[in-house]
Amino acid sequence: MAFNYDEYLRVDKMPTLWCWGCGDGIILKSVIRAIDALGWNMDDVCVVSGIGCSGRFSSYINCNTVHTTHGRTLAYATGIKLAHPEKKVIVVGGDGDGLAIGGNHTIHACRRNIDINYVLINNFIYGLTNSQTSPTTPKGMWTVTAQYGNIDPEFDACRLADAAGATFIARESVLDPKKLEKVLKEGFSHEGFSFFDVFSNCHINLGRKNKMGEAVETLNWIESRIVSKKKFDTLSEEEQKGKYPTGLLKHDTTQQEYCKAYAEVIAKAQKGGK
Ligand SMILES: Cc1ncc(C[n+]2csc(CCOP(=O)(O)OP(=O)(O)O)c2C)c(N)n1
Repeated sequence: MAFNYDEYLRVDKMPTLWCWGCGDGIILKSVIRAIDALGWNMDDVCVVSGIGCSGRFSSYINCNTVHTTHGRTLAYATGIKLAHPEKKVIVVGGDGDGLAIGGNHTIHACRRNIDINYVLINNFIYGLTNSQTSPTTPKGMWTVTAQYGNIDPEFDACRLADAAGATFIARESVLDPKKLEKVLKEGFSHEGFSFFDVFSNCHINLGRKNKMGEAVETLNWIESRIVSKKKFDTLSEEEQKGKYPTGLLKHDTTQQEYCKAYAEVIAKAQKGGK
């Protein structure tokens, strides 16, 4: 039987504002299927999103939602999670939101290992505002702020999350929604900070402006950049250049979760600091 998304969506808000063929819808559906598979009650779920096309996520999913300021999703989400450690918190934002204006917040949320699930929708461009360079825009690409080709080196968000201390890290793309659903399920079940770098297609504001004629060409371009972690590990350093490993990249269950550490501080303070 076909999956019924309607009970998880604000159907009165349909159709979405996303361009036809945008990967954001695939990610929304994958998140919903992961939540459904885990049997979570939507009253216990809070989705926090930033500003951008990806920020519309919180308008469409039918649970507790906060559509926050650009780059500040994790600050809001941290407050929500600390006040309600029993709730499930999912943050969704773009590469601009989480790696440019909100980069500092991303680093420190990873470092704290708070039990938040962070879905970074990485479409390699500022989509909503029409094609400004983002920290993941590849070199040479045309953007409205780099009209002779981008010269900034691109960021590997998963390596950043790893260095900052995230305890669950995975990368998938909209090319394989089943794999995406699987890692989301695993990460959502992880107690600690779960970071998902999800490659998505902005065939309008990245693809079309870089002479990729059809949406499928932008998808093919994404496909040319990814390789499973298993295969990636067999490649030489030279062959690994420009490729991004997909799948589960890190799962460390040895670190203390932040809300638990915070509860210990509260208990200690209540006993007069002893
Ligand atoms: C403080 C602040 N600065 C800038 C903006 C303008 N702005 C809105 S969305 C956005 C970037 C969106 O790109 P990204 O985060 O990658 O999300 P996408 O639209 O690609 O999903 C910017 C710069 C804003 N809303 N607030």
